[in-house]
Amino acid sequence: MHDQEQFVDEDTYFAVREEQLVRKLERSGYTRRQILRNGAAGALLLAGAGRLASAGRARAATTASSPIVKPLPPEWFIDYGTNAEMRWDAVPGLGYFIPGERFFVRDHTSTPLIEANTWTLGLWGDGLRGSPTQSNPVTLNYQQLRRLPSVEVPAFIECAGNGRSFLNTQQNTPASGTQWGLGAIGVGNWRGVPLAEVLERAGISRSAVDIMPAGLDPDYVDAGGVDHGPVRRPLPIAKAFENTILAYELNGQPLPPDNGYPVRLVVPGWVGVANIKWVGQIQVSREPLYSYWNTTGYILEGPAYPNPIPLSTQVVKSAFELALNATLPNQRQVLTGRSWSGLAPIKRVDISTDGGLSWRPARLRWPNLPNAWVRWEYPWTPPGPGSYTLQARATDWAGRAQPATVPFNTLGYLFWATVKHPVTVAS
Ligand SMILES: Nc1nc2c(c(=O)[nH]1)N[C@H]1C(S)=C(S)[C@@H](COP(=O)(O)O)O[C@H]1N2
Ligand SMILES: [Mo]
Repeated sequence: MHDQEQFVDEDTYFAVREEQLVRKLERSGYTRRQILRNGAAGALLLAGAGRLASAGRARAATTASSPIVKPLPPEWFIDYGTNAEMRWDAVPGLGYFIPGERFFVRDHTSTPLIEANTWTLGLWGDGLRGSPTQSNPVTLNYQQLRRLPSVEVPAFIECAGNGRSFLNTQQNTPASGTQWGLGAIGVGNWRGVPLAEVLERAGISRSAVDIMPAGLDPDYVDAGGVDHGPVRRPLPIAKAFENTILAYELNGQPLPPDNGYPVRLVVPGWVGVANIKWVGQIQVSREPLYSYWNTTGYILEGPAYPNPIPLSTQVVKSAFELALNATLPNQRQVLTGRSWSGLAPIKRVDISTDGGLSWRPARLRWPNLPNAWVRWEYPWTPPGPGSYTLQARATDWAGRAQPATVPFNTLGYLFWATVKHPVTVAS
């Protein structure tokens, strides 16, 4: 039987979220009519509540000897140097949240080692009242951040390139970049301060449209030797105010160094690169902002995309908690996996064990949170020894179902077709 009782009802979820947003805007002096006329997302510019105390400048960080600081045991990770992929076959037995030591890592350069007590965030730009400059920004230090009201946000961080290798192995159209399987994702329980709170205190102007958070990691220099500066990517004010946080904890612990210690952005539902780690500065602007990471990188481009599209929300994906080419026993067993979407919670997951000829629903487990994943189970008795192709196909409450193939894009992002997962059943 298809277990439906644990689903988050999409309409209820979005109605509640919109109501929260409207109340917040009302507190900032907007009338309900104004807000609903403009649409909640169109009217998110809040008047500021005064400057934060000045506390020095963000300090440049020292760098560790290897790009990733934490140990990467081969049974947990595939090590690509500056990136480390979580092995899905190491996931059974883990809970809903992936522990910090097991979380995937994606560094454009290398993990900087930053001390919380030297960390400051500088906010600057003409989108703040008084237009503070980059060299004389409004600042906030770690103690000040920790004293602000905080929230817990369960959310995945997933690289836009997650699944890229399947463009090659399933569609014969390889794209350059890290050849991730499906393990460039983790779900964490993040704690931090709503970015809206900090932007309001910094004196955001009603004409601000974009923010640009920048990391304190070393500048990114491309293969041709061009220095693109610190990793940074613009975010529209609407998303910044919706549910973005300045996170300082993962699963109740300070952030691990590789995942942004002391402070990172968490931008629920968006591509990994939006979640700027080791954030040191935030530009606030009245004009749309651009960086390498929304013009050259992290865009959909290629024959199917005559006009390149900068990436924002993640798509729908599924993974079995199994290695590719795993050997399974010839007996009844429970296949497990997880599915996720950046737009809405997962509505259903269907499984095929015969290469896509027939599909049957998996049983979804509690919890099933938006911007995170749902775990599922599927009892399977193989017909006998031999080779099989397993597939999991998720559908989210926004009505998106994983397709059989995806159009190629040059940089290999958002591979969300159902993955053909080969296994061998032993004799
Ligand atoms: N400062 C900074 N932030 C960053 C990056 C980076 O290299 N530097 N990588 C981005 C990318 S591409 C991804 S997918 C996520 C990865 O987050 P994680 O390493 O915590 O898993 O961080 C994003 N934030
Ligand atoms: Mo990424």
